[in-house]
Amino acid sequence: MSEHPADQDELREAGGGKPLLDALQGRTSARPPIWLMRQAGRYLPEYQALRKQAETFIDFCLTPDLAVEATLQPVRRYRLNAAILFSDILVVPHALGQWVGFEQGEGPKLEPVREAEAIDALELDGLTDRLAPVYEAAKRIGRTLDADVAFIGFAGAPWTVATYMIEGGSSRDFSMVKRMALGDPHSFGKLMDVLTEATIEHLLAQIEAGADVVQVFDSWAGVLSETDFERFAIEPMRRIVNRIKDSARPVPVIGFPRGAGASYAQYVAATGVDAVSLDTSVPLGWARDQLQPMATLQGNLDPEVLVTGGPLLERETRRIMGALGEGPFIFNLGHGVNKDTPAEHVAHLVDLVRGVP
Ligand code: 1CP
Repeated sequence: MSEHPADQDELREAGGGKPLLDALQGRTSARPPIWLMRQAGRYLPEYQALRKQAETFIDFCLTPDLAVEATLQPVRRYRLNAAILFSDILVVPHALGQWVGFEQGEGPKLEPVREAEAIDALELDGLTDRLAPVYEAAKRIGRTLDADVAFIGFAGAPWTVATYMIEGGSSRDFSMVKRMALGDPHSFGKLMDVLTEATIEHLLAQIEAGADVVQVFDSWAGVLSETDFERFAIEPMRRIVNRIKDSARPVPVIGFPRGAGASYAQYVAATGVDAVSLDTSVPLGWARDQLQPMATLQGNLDPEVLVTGGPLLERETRRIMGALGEGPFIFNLGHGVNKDTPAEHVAHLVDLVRGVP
């Protein structure tokens, strides 16, 4: 890197010397930047050791020392191009006053919010005060990272967070949340408004604390009909993107409407996201022709291919880079790293993407 101040200015304009920001500004490179959704977590032995230092998962997320260390672990081990804040999408319902717990091996459990009174009782005022430890962690991470590593903040999209709040945890059929959305649109609309505002405030606070980019995870967008996808996935996301773009630090926004199928195109066109993260099922030729002219693409290696490793991992990595590498592209998975992933397979993947023989 050059020492000349003039070149430093150019560097800043071109993404500050961070390959991930270059890609988000629409630039292509022979070797795409790489980071992985859920790059921190249980597949790393050092995470398992750290996790023991807090009693509950929410405490873990809200203890800056632990959140900072969990964020840095995968970046240190693999020299990835980005760090993603260690936290969870469910800290937002927790901070709105809903009871949220995580049972070992069973995923999240919440005290379901299903009646108008429960929705009215949610407390938006003071949300960012209650999440202050998250922003404290973000500040420290921003100060610690090497200059070429981008720092990603994140939140769950209102629809996906609403599914956990109404179902009381993970769901198979989403019937409770759909019954409320369709049968009591007034209450559901109120909940979506609260969540959209909470998401905006939470993201803006992370940006103020130093996030270079934010990603919004709509992990359950794929269960919505065409009409409901427009109302509950696109519309809130359009509001979120607009507020970030109108703010003092309008950073790039990555959207992840997992399972949206052909609706990915409308999502990109209508929300104004800078980039879209492709789930594993999206056909790459279609994505290259229909989506890449509008936005930077990210994805979409099957996390199970990373568990398998070997020649399959090499073949699939080459296929994805071949299909999307001509346009602005960020290498990632189609969903989060699986907890059974051998840590050395991640090192192999990073070498493949970087072209290390
Ligand atoms: O230590 C543990 O055992 C807890 C497991 C765990 C971890 C490591 C949970 C519980 N959350 C996390 C961290 C997490 N969650 C991150 C960290 C940053 C990273 O390294 O990427 C992020 C970005 C998330 C986001 C998240 N949480 C999503 C969206 C992404 C996705 O996977 O679709 C969702 C849906 C959640 C809810 C949640 N929290 C935890 C679990 C196991 C789940 C998923 C439950 C389900 O599948 O319904």
